[in-house]
Amino acid sequence: MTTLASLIDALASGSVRVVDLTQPLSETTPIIQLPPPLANTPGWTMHEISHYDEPGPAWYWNWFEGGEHVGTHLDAPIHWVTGKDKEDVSEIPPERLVGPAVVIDKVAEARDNPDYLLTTDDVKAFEREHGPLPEGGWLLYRTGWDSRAHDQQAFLNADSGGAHTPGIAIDCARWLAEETPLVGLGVETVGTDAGQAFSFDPAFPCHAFVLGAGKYGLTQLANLAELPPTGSILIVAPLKIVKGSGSPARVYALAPA
Ligand code: 23J
Ligand code: MN
Repeated sequence: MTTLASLIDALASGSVRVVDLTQPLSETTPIIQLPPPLANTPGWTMHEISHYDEPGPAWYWNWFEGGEHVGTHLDAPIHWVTGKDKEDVSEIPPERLVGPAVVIDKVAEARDNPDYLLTTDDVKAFEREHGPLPEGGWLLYRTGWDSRAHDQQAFLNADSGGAHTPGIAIDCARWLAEETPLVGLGVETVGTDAGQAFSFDPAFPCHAFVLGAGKYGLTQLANLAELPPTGSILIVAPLKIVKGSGSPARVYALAPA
């Protein structure tokens, strides 16, 4: 039996499940709020073309507008100045968008401290327990933030000092980018960087190092709780926007039942 024939059987029998890691995309999807003088992205807006009515008697369709970085989305290397000569979203080889996923769970830490920063030691401890980070793989950082995704205010958790959402420590971002075999990093929050990362040095270190290394970011993931720490396969499907810096994406995992 071929590998794909086995997979077809496993999907049919339910021993491999398809887990949807995508948040719904709507006009209430939360969007990042950068402090002035930085510009912000517009959110998602739908416009009806026809709805089984005079403009289209037998059909319903819409057009939409919105930023590339809205909802569950992929950051391409060209999004950041450190990756300015690297791939736009249309140029990413599809092989890089399908690969092994590992899930590191810091829900308890993020509950105690919304500014929690994942450390290199955290990831090295994960590797001691679960084995090395996989070649061509994705590190998915679970914080429990997905439960807030229906509410912009709870999701951004901002006060006068800006957003308070968990992220990655500066050294850890550099290490993940430059010294591990990963191709990407996925998070549940509005961006791959912490809410306070505008004030870090460098600012937005996760974007700077990960995209600068030609790797990818993935944000606003859902349902990471359904995945084991290792052993699932991530499938990321951004729109092939020519010159795009990123794109809303449908993201799935194939996971053991
Ligand atoms: C631009 C500037 C800072 C950030 C971001 C975009 C994102 O989070 C993003 O969606 O790439 S932090
Ligand atoms: Mn982005």
